[in-house]
Amino acid sequence: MARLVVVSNRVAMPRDRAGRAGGLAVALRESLQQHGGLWFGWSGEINDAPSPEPRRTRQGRVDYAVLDLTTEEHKGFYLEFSNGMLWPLCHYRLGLIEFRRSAWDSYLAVNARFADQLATELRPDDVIWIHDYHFIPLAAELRRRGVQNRIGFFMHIPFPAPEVLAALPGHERLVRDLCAYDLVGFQTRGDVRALTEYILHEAEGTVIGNSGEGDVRIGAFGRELRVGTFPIGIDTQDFAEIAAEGANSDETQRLTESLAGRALVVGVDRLDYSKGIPQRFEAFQHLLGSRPEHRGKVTFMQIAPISRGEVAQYRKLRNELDALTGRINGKFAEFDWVPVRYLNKSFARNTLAGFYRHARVGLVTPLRDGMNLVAKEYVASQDPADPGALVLSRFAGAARELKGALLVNPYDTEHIADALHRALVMPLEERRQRWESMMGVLKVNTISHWRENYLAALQAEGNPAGRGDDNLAGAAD
Ligand code: GDG
Repeated sequence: MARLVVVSNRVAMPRDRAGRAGGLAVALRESLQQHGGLWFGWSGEINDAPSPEPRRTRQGRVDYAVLDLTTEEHKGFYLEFSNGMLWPLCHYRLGLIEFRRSAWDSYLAVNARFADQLATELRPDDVIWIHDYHFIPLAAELRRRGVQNRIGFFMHIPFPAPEVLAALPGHERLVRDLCAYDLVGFQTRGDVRALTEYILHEAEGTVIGNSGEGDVRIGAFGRELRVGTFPIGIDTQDFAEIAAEGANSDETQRLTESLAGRALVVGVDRLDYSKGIPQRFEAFQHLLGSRPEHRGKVTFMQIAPISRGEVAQYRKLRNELDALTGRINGKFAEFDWVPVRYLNKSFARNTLAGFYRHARVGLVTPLRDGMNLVAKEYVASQDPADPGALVLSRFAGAARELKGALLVNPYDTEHIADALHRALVMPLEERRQRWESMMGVLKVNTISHWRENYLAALQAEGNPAGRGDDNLAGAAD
């Protein structure tokens, strides 16, 4: 049976408990455990005299091999290029990019160094699954080292339209390297369309086949590859269960008591400018300003753990939100009610699930998001007898599936305020209908479904004769 090799920037090491690791890490670990596998990536550590060889750990049938980054690599590859250029580019924030040739060089060099090490770990039958924007060039680097294995890539964040991508010096090389994969998976059909357009109009490539359902076969740079839509999901059943338990936890009880019967609106995001948090705060302010009946009756709680604090744009966002919170609370608070509770801390998954369940409204308004799992977690956490309503940005990948949400334009704060009002006064029957339609989708498109679909598609690609019927996807059942 083929061995699975997963590559991601951060590796969820065995010591990371499931509660901390999150749904994706748990799902990938399960696959590796079932097939026997290798998880390869950055250790999360910075070391200026790194060993050229990866550090290894083994647990059960899974090998973990991780490399440190030097200070220079961490700055160039991780902070400046991956998170300072690719992240804003893919989220359509061209104004936030400061291109530096040295960072691009560092990005390519780290990919080459990781390929050097990974190539020596590989067996001829391994199926390799590489995750996210940090490692776009990795397959091309492996191919340069003679690796012929099936290699798949999954992009967790949006793939930008060709006009946007072309703003990145080096975009031609990036797309050429992307075409070294056998399967490129995206969250939505829009992402597939964006890459296809680029291939047709910027790279003189061709579309060899098109299912019309977000699945195309393209020819470019002398290779053929499949580009498909694989919307990521959550462990819906598990989330529903921990939310039901979490509803009785000490934390949820304390939250409930502190609200004294007021409706709760909840937002949960890494503190990231792609998530539209300032616009969301403005929208809540607008709601209180334009509809006084909600004053003193609704509390908005935004949980926003600090993320990428070393990147200047993230520090700026933090200052902006500190000021906005102060302004809204200063303007509307009463001696017995504070409208905005803003928390820069993270919570255990089950606590979060309990909070979701208690919230009358889930407010998820990213300006652009590959998928957005918080929207799905909010829905899965609801009490079927009395579910809350979801207000969701039309620019989140999740909006393609969660049609029962109130979809909003996240730039239009008055529109969000109207949707918030509608959600807060929505009759039970309508909430139930909307929730059932969304839950129906989430029960089918789970994280296991996503993983199995992707691996089955990768397995079917570039399968040279004589390799045998080593069905990875089936083994994951
Ligand atoms: C990228 C893409 C795509 C947040 N705060 C706490 C906490 N979280 C968890 C949430 C959720 C996860 O973090 C965030 O996932 P999202 O999907 O919302 O967003 P990104 O981090 O930007 O993820 C995104 C995703 O990759 C997967 O492909 O959907 O579009 O940008 O699971 O629950 N978890 C805990 N405490 C917190 O305080 N335990």
